[in-house]
Amino acid sequence: MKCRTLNTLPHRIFGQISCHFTSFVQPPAVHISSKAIRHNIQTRCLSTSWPWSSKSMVLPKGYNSIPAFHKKLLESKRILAVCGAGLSAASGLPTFRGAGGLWRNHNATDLATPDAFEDDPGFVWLFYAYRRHMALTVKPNPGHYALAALAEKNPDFLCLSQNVDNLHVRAKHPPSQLRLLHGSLFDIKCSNTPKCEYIERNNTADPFCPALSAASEDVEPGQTLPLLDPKHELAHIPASELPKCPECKTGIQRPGVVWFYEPLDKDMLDEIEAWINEDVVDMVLVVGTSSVVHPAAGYAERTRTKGKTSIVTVNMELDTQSKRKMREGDFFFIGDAAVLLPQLLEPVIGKLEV
Ligand code: BV8
Repeated sequence: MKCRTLNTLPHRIFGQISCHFTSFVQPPAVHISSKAIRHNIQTRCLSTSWPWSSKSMVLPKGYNSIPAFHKKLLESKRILAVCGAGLSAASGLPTFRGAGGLWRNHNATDLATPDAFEDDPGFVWLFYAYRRHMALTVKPNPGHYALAALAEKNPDFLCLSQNVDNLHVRAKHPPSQLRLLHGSLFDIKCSNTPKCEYIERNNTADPFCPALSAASEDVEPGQTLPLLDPKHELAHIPASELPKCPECKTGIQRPGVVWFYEPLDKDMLDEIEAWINEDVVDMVLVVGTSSVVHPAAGYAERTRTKGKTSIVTVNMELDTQSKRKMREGDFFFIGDAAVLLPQLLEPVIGKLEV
């Protein structure tokens, strides 16, 4: 949670704090004004002594020591991984926070919603058809292969991924130890979901249908694909030109991904919960994710058993939020996941030949 100065705290929360304060500390005679409370907390927040102020954020000893990490890895039996777009960056796929955050001046997260599809299914399909084409033209990187090798070596390793690019699968990650939290670009569902449960797995047709062929064009390096140029007018694609659901014959086929405000697969979530609760998780690998999207973002801390679980982050950036969450025994390795993971996991997977 971003450290907010009090005046950004939603008044609802502030109200609660103050009423608590007032209800808790107010002997009949004394009245503590909310202003006083606000002032009091504000000064504490900004003071260096407040536990979460920047100066007090001392990183745990050896937090980036590879030998210390290798020792912990060899002692770790149950390992969970939570992966994000940063893992596929080295394969050439844009992240959400990076350049990929905007698609034709649209926020990728705005396009990844049921409303956007309802408003203009043709446009949203172009967005997904382009990402399908990109994901088909790139290859898994050593980061994907290192995680797949860890799964081969350690049956008590479970990999949760937010990525819909299918690169874990193409890196032959054992399916029983992989959970694609947000679905796949290559699964096709019906827009009448959940009423219509039609689903087609592993559809790699490119273009997905004739109306979307613009998304499957390639241009010479240095050239800009017209599709990506917001100044390039796009012909509207009516819903009638998009394939209908072969089962209910009414819905439009849609990408088999989980959009914002849509629930994740309940059976899968229950299964992950059960795996986490089975026993102490010795290590959580948090790889290439900004840990903003829930429920994925909550798994690392949720899994932590104080003093036993080591949370190990691999990311290009060590931001304040991550610093603040670090505890004794945690690790943080700054760099490219495709380079770091083979090194970090070598004591278990050996030298990765890919
Ligand atoms: C739901 C599929 C409930 C589609 C995606 C609790 C608190 C606050 C909000 C919520 C909450 N619970 C639920 C919400 C709402 C919402 C949410 O989390 N909102 C956020 C924005 C605050 N969550 C949902 O809506 C979820 N559904 O809660 O349903 C419900 C229950 C009942 C009934 C109705 C509803 C659904 C969320 C799933 C959305 N779908 N993807 C598609 O892909 O198009 S999310 C999508 O965005 C990705 O899958 C991923 O999850 C996310 C992007 O995040 P990252 O992968 O982390 O990528 P990012 O670019 O952000 O960061 C990359 C990182 O890598 C950076 O840190 C960078 O430094 C690093 N990096 C870069 N290069 C490298 C690197 N690291 C290493 N090496 C490199 N080379």
